[in-house]
Amino acid sequence: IVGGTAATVESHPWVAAIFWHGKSNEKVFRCGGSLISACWVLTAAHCFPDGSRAKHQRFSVSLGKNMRNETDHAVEQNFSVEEIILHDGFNNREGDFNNDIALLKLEAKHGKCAKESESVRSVCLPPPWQKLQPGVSCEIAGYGKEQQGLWYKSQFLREARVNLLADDVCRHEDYYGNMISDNMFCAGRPDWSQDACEGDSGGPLVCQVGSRLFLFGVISWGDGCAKENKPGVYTKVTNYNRWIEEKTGLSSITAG
Ligand code: 4AZ
Repeated sequence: IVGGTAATVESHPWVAAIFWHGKSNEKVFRCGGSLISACWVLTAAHCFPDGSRAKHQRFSVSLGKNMRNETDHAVEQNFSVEEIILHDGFNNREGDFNNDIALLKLEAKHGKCAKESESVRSVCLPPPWQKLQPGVSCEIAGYGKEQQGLWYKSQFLREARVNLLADDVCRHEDYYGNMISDNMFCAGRPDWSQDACEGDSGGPLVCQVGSRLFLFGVISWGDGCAKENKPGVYTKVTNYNRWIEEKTGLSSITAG
């Protein structure tokens, strides 16, 4: 996250940290994610390049994490990954990031996955018909870089606020032109001071409707971070209610 502030996981209790485990036991932070029910995390498909779907044993998910690389056993919950489901329409070879969405099924322990606490709670999926106007302010969170070009990611969870952009603005040739599909939307600050960055992908963009927060976006891609006319690009979660329901059995009415 560029230009945001340090956050506590209690204020983003659905944030998941996805780790990859190497052959020599190293544990490497891979991506963010969002807990959408006790056993399911929604994230980005590009976090799992070439065939790593079959290697779910190499991944784990931590919930309730304030610090990326340190463990607070009192509040954290850690899970093995039982299954990685990438969207069929995500095609890495084309490099266009269309359908950049994936589901991770957490492996239950003693018949349970995530237990609700101050630090761990699922986020609601928006109903498919819910549209938001350009200009609406939403929040993003993650453990990614605080500046493009740094070699290290943030040590702490951070948050920022970004405004939704109209599609015709984001498809302007000064912005991203025809790279923005109907499965994406853009969000940024009018002064380009806050944005998602490398390591935040897979994580949440949540917006308030009425008195509740809903997961409207999955952090997906962008040209650099916090660059003028280059907003963050997000996977449009409302296009995937049917897909999520089909894969998990959750509906947006009952999820959360
Ligand atoms: C990334 O590399 C990434 N500024 C994620 C989000 C953005 C840029 C890069 C948006 O994961």
